Parts: sequence; structure tokens; C-alpha cells
Amino acid sequence: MSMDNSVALKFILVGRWAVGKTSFIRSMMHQEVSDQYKLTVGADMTAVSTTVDGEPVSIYLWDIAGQSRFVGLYPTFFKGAHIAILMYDISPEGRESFDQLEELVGSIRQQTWVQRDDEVEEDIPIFCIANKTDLVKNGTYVTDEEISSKMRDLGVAGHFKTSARLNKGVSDAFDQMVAYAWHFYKDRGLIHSDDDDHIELTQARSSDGGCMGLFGRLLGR
Ligand SMILES: Nc1nc2c(ncn2[C@@H]2O[C@H](COP(=O)(O)OP(=O)(O)OP(=O)(O)O)[C@@H](O)[C@H]2O)c(=O)[nH]1
Ligand SMILES: [Mg+2]
Repeated sequence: MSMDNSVALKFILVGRWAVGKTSFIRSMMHQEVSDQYKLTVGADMTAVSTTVDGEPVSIYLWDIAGQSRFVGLYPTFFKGAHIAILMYDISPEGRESFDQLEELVGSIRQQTWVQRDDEVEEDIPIFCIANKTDLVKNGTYVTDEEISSKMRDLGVAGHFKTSARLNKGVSDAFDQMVAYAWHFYKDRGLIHSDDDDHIELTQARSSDGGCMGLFGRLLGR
């Protein structure tokens, strides 16, 4: 499923409640980021049209609720993901969200894999984002060395720092992840952009989460 005949990639955005996942997407779409916390119910999906190396790409970005009551839905929403983004809160209050990363990586790796015809199994790329950098002026619970060491242990493809509130680092992180994803799947022969019949890649279907507070938004950036 894609908006036109472009390559379609499913991204999942996961992390503890209130780390700023919904705010990150709003910031990326140049929408207002409210200071009021309003939990996500189930998941929301935002469709983003962009280009990589001049080729059109559609990103289906799934914002997955972090409250523990929704964790049982993770397998449904993770299904068919091409890229996972794990977000944690780097403000002094965010320790628990950082400590949860191993568990989240474990459940993502269990539920997702690169879809290939040749039966070779491979993990999908995972990125991490430290959000709320505007709140670390007076220090926080983790050093850059500890972050680097954890990212190495988790085997993530990249790490970014953002402030959704101040719209800092947001678009840059997103653009880098999209470019990485496109090259990752292209290198594996899973994007055939020269052949209209095989241009589709995605496993994402908006009906997967149909009854769970799902809103499809079709927006350009
Ligand atoms: N200071 C600051 N606050 C932020 C930032 N990003 C989000 N917030 C605030 O953090 C709270 C939670 O943000 P949400 O984006 O709703 O968090 P979420 O991860 O989507 O939460 P769930 O939907 O429950 O999983 C809100 O009050 C936001 O205003 C940021 O970069 N800096
Ligand atoms: Mg949310």
C-alpha cells in the first residue's frame, strides 16, 4: 500500500509513556506541541511523502502508545515494520525509559524481521532517540559514554538527541533514518524502483489496528 507508486516503508515509534513520541511527530509535521500530556490510545499512523536520492518514498509512521495497558498490542502494531525507532526521555525524570530499552529491543527483534524471498533472516534496523534535551541543562542521569556503550550493546543503527518541544534535531533525525532505511532495503534488493510491478515493499496495513484509535493522516511535509 502506498500513496502513489512510490516505495512504502513502515516505521514504528516505540517507548515508555510520555517520552514524547506523539510530540516528536507533531514537531516533525510543524504542528504545535502542547505542554499538556494527552496519552495515545492504541496507535496513530501518519503517512509522510518524501524523497531519497530524488526517488519518492512513502513513510507510514506508527506512533505506538506507551502506557502499559497497551503493551499487549505491540505484536499487532510491530507486524511488518521495516524500521523501529525507540525513544527515551533524557531529562532527569527519564531514567526508567532508558532502562527499558533492552526489553523493547528484545520484543521488537522477536516480532519483526526483514522480509526476503530467500529465507535468510535478518533483524530490522533499530534507531534510538533521546528526547527532551531542553531539560538537561543542569545535568541528567546518564553520561554520553554510558549512552554510547548501551547503544553498542543493543546493536542499534544510530542514536539521535532531540527536543520535540523546541523542534531541535527532529527533522534531521527523521531524514537520516529515512535515508538509512531506503539504502538498507535497496542494498538488499528489496526495493525495485525501476520496475513498476515490484515497487511495493510494505507489509503495513492500516486495517491492522483499525479499531484501536487509529487515524490515518495523509500529509506532505
Ligand atoms: N520539555 C519537553 N517536554 C516534552 C518534549 N517532548 C514531549 N514533551 C512533553 O512530554 C509529555 C508527553 O508527550 P507525548 O508526546 O504525549 O508522549 P508519548 O510518548 O506520545 O506518550 P504516550 O502516548 O502515552 O505513549 C507532554 O506533556 C509533552 O509536552 C520535549 O522535547 N521537551
Ligand atoms: Mg503518544
